[in-house]
Amino acid sequence: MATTKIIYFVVDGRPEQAEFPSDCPAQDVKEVFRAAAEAGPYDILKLYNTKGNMINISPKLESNIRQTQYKLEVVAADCKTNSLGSELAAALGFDLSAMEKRLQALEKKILVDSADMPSVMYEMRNRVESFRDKLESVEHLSWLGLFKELTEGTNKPSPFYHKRSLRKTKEECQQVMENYLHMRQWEDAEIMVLLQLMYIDLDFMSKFNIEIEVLQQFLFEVYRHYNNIPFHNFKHCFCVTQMMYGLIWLTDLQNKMDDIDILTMLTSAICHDLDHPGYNNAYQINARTELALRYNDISPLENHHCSVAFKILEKSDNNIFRNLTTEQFKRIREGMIKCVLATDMARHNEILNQFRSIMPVFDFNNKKHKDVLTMIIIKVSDISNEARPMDVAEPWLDCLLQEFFNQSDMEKLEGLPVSPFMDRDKVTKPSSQTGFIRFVLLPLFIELANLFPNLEQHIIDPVRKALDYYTEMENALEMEKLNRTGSSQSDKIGKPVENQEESKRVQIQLSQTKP
Ligand code: BYE
Ligand code: ZN
Repeated sequence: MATTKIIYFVVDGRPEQAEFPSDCPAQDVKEVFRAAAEAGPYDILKLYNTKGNMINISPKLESNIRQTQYKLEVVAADCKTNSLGSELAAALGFDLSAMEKRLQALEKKILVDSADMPSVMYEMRNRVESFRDKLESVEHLSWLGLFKELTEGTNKPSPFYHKRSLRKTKEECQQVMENYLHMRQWEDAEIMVLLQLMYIDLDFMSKFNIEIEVLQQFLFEVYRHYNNIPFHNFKHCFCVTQMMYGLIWLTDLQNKMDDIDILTMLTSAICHDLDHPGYNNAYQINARTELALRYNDISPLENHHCSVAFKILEKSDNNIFRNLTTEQFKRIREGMIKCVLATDMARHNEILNQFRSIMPVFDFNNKKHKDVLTMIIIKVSDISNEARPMDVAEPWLDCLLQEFFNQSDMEKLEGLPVSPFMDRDKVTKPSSQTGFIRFVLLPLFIELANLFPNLEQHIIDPVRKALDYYTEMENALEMEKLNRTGSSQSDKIGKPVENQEESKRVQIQLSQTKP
């Protein structure tokens, strides 16, 4: 059965996407890319993957996502290399290729110029007009001979006096609307500003005497220490921190816990995956990496993330806690270590069961209770992608699977044990995710919503929708498989969605990351 493929790529710095059915003729696929590159019929197209390797433009092209977009390059056709060009060159007595190149350069320049002109022009015109308005309206500059009394000529000021400079033009508005509707990705620097805003908004700057330059330096070091890997990157750090920030407000946590504990939680979220190498604890342990040796196989990654955090804070210029007392710093350090180590999914059941046991008597005055709650909140934030809108959540799942598949490929190469849930030959997106949502996400989220009932609409409802979505995708995949193998469908239709086997598998998968 033909499926529709969407291929993301960038050409000339522009993000583009191509859509075609998987059974599309190869020539048609090439034409789509040729059109996107605005390339002529003799131009050569080169497509590169994220590793910089050249790949074939064909219907077999592997689907990707924006984060793993391909790069398309056009090599101008050399007229001498095609027969038409050389014949013409011989007939005309001069080399066409130089002219062709010049023509292409001109074409490009016209395109670029016509695209850039309006915004540059608007800006210039607006500046000139606002300057003229200033000159015309400032009385003490009337000696310039430009001053106009608002009431000049009439008895009343014209309501349209400012029309020229204040009204937005149609084109200007259209451009903004375009940017607004097709929101581009946030840039890393903008994400850093958003993280900074969270500290300001939660009043940490004044409460803990944090200097803005120190916070900026700290956030920059954090940014530097997240690696360019598919999932555990700086954007994941932001997502987790933003979810934590949202939960702090939704649960009115500032009125239930000390400020210093909330500062600890937010900072833990920011630091929780620092310097993640893209290979999980099971790999670290099986491959006997430096990290596994250093931490004796006990949550090597999480220990490392936390250690890197405190390395960053060692330098006074980065130390957002530098104006706190020794006692306060000790409390934050203890809290951050607890929080970051709690993100090891091998401890999932241990921590969830701890929370379940205190839930019936939960007391915000009990330090042990609060400690478990903070661990639950960082865990929820860490794996909360599915609580986000579908069009945000699904690409994150693709990134996670890509990171997992990279690991299993490496494990196969190195002859190490391969986790079944990371094996590209064994898992499908919907099958792994339905199990994960049913047996990991929902039970955890429901437990937190028991303490804060108003969270249900924010974290449970969207996750239930995601479960429906992936269940449907799973059924569709199953049907497709049956159609392909030609076996009877009747015994599979209406197959119950609850599945004990699946439950066991997910539990096993999770415990395999245990040291
Ligand atoms: C987890 C552990 C480590 C890293 F394969 C990431 F089905 C995760 F098990 N997260 N974080 C979010 C997730 C999600 N794991 C899964 N789904 C998520 O939405 C399930 C996995 C794809 C797999 Cl738990
Ligand atoms: Zn994480």
